[in-house]
Amino acid sequence: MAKLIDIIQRESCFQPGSSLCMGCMEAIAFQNIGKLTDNGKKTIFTLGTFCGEVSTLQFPNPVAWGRGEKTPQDWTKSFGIIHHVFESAPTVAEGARDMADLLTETGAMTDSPQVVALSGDGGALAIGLRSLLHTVHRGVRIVIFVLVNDIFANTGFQYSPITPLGADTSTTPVTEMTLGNVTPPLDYLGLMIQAGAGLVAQVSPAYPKYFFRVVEQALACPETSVVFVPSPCITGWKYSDGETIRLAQLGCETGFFPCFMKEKGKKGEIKFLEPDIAKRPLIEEFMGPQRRFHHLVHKDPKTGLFQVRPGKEVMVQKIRDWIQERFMTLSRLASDSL
Ligand SMILES: Cc1ncc(C[n+]2csc(CCOP(=O)(O)OP(=O)(O)O)c2C)c(N)n1
Ligand code: SF4
Repeated sequence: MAKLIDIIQRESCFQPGSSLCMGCMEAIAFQNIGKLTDNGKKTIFTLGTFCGEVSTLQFPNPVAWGRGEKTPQDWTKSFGIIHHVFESAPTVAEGARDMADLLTETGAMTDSPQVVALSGDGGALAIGLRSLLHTVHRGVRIVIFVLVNDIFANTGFQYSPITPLGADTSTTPVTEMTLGNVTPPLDYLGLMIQAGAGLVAQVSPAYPKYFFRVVEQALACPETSVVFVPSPCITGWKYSDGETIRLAQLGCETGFFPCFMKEKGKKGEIKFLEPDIAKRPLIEEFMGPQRRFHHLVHKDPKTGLFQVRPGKEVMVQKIRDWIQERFMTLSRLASDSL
């Protein structure tokens, strides 16, 4: 693995100038991915339609991907971006991989590029699930990043299959009769392992060392790697400026989205999440600052602490139970050498 200091000092192919919301975790994730892919290989990115595409590539808005005006002298510093329909990032990446392999095998290309797909969770796990499963099942040598903001953000904050229980979204609204989303989220990490991915991980730029280590492993994997990147969404989750990194850490430490990594045929690991529930931060600390959970958790004016609203204990207990069930499932998956 490259030294942390060397990775940090690399130039990223994702530059300032995007129109992502101020405080969007995706900007931080892309900056890091841009540095990690600057590893001596040309990169081909495939991007479906999601915030990470419409806010970084949409002409005539500033295009944030690039290395300035000069053509890189070195082929390995160049990169390509294919923008395609919403649900097809893995399939288009698969095509790019096959074509690059063919050109390399016939001698038409000497330095084989690496292929990286970028998608939102709606694109990957709702409408694009077929594309994702097929590519993983074929074992194509690409890395798929799924930016997890729990919603369809750029079309108006609709529910996605991994929206947490209780979250207020535009299609699971909170009313006098309803308490937000009531559908238990899809077990996307387990699903990718069952589909046969070479490496499955969930990593956050809020833990940069671990993020760098896992993404380097994913880029070196001979089969499909699927890396989920929890991405707090300031606009859709409705929290205040300056909370993005803290919420990413709390999301992991409370078990909403644990950091996890497993390579095929080896035991996996859960990171930064205490096995003992009593030692974890309360889920109220993660939910409280976000208005999408405001109907369930609020700040006690006397103590200043976040607490469950009277009458909402059953729903919040369901959320705790879901988190714990998922932790047990992940622990089982991590202890297997599947
Ligand atoms: C076939 C098709 N269906 C629907 C859309 C509209 N659409 C574009 S992006 C999007 C939601 C994207 O959600 P997600 O993948 O979670 O990314 P996010 O916006 O949250 O970053 C939808 C529904 C589309 N472009 N194409
Ligand atoms: S809506 Fe959310 S995911 Fe989209 S750019 Fe804004 S903060 Fe990022």
